[in-house]
Amino acid sequence: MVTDLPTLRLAHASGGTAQAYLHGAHVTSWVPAGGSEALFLSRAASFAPGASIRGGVPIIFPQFAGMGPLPKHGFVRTQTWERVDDADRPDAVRLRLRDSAETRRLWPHAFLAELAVELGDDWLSIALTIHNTGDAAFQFTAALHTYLRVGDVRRATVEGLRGLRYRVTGEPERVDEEPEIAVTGPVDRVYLNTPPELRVHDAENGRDILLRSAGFADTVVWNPWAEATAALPDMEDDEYLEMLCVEAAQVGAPVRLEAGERWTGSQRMQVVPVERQSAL
Ligand code: TA6
Repeated sequence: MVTDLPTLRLAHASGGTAQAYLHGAHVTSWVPAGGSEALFLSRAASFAPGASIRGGVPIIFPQFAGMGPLPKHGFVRTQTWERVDDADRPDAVRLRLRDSAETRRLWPHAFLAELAVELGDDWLSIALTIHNTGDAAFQFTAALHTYLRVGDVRRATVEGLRGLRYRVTGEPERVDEEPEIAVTGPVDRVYLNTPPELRVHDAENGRDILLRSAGFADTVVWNPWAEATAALPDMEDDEYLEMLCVEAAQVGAPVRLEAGERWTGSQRMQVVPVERQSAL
């Protein structure tokens, strides 16, 4: 993948690695120790100013999807963040973005966004903190739009969402009665008030990915399937089979931050070979 955008590489003593871009504070790769790539990154992804990278973990703020007047999924995923830690730890990085004339033209608020990424042996944790640095309250929706790499999405399931309400754009709210979600066609659901732990079972790769979120109330599950993928210029036609987005999200009830207040939402991912199946 040829790109001029600056990247950061994380390494854990166990052998685990991760990669992130300052562009969007975008984590694009995570290889747990002794394992294989756990994040999907499209072979057709665009790495260009103004574009969001297709795959990895796009940071969605201050607007999820088209839920308001801002560009889809907000604007921080296409801004250049800065590194603010001392680079003294090879397994962690902290990135920051402040409001600027450009962001205030879109959204007239003073904010400081910080992304803390930490790598362990078989886990990766990403925490987004939003600080209202202005003198008036603001509201936002947000997500860590995590693209998980799966061996074959038709053999992958998401466990932990049974009995929960979900929204699909343009349809009445529904309740999921399935013990686990199997992906056999396009899926784009916002599950509301989800439990802090979910399990993605990747039968083809013989592994599970355990997801633990905090601060985010909701979970989005997305796979565009064949037709919508064909319409995406930055994703190859068959790549929908290799990915499943399970996103820690705050969508159902926007966060309101008074002047000076902070909010943090995080997602921790842990890869577990199916033989081990330990808890997080
Ligand atoms: O999180 C799911 C979603 O909102 C889908 O509706 C789909 O459009 C996806 O995000 C990707 O959006 P993007 O703007 O990155 O193409």
